[in-house]
Amino acid sequence: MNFDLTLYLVTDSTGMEEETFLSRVEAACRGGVTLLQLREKQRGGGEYLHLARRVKEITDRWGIPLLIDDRVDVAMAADAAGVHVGQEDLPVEAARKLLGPDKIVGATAKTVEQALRANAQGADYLGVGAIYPTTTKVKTVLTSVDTLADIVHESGLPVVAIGGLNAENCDILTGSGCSGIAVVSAVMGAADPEQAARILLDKVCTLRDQT
Ligand code: TZP
Ligand code: MG
Repeated sequence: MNFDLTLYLVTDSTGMEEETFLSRVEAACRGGVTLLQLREKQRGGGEYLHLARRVKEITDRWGIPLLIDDRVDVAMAADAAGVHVGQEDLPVEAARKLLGPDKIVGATAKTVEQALRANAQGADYLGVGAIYPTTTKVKTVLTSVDTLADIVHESGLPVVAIGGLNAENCDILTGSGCSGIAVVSAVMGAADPEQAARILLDKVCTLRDQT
């Protein structure tokens, strides 16, 4: 399946009413999000699936592929475009086997070794970070832009940078070869998610054009 990593929104519904969350997701889509990952760490399968179906109604309208964080079963039940798996989730190989060749399987990689393994197992793209410290609910260590560039060049896979990125600091990625940026708070936590997405999209397109 085709996908575009330019502006990858990873959602966080923590502390939001469902309708508020969905309206922020829709606003972000309107602003130019190119790929969307539903990331729900606290919900059980039933609630996760319910939200996935509701978000998919929105992403389908905008023609944006929906990925599910961690849970291959939820992705299958919701007929999402694919999954994103971390080092502690199902291995890429298993996710690929369950989902088949046509779905998107993304993987987190913090080292060249992890990147090469994910590639060998059939990943479609890599998420690399955290580039900056982040306050979003996540257990992660920092990955340097140099390591990110090594991962881009050695894995041959498209790479999206993640972690503490916003329109003011994403210039650091210029010349790294990344295909786009993934953000949570820069869009989900913005006063105006549509405007935030629009500004970020423009920023990423500009920095990717510079070598
Ligand atoms: N993986 C590495 S950092 C991160 C994830 C899921 C969270 C990024 O969130 P934010 O708010 O864009 O820093
Ligand atoms: Mg995970």
